Amino acid sequence: MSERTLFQKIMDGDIPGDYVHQDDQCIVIRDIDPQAPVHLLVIPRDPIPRIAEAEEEDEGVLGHLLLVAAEMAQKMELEGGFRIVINNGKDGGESVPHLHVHVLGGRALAWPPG
Ligand code: DGP
Repeated sequence: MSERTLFQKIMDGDIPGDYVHQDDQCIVIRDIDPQAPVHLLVIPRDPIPRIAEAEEEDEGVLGHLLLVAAEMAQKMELEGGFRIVINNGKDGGESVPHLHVHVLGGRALAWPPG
């Protein structure tokens, strides 16, 4: 069996997570190192390593992650706007090899990102 990812350990309850939402396909937790007043991580229960490795059969869960991200923005009252980010690979800034969608908001976000 492959080693569990950090996010898998949070889902298994071995590491604490500040949960905002969970359902049969994903969890949503607050990022431990927030880059904005609201910084959430939408994480599929299925440990897809990164978006570049997602497969056709993952289409449903990928759509679900985006819909949940938008729902969470509404729940967090980010009426002024928000940003959804998926980091992929070393140059993309990915540090945890378990797909996750960042939801950032609560301040004006600069563009382009660093
Ligand atoms: P990325 O760099 O895109 O792979 O994002 C990984 C994020 O995970 C990063 O923003 C920090 C966050 N993170 C790392 N360790 C933990 C943890 O133990 N708990 C929580 N809630 N977030 C974590």
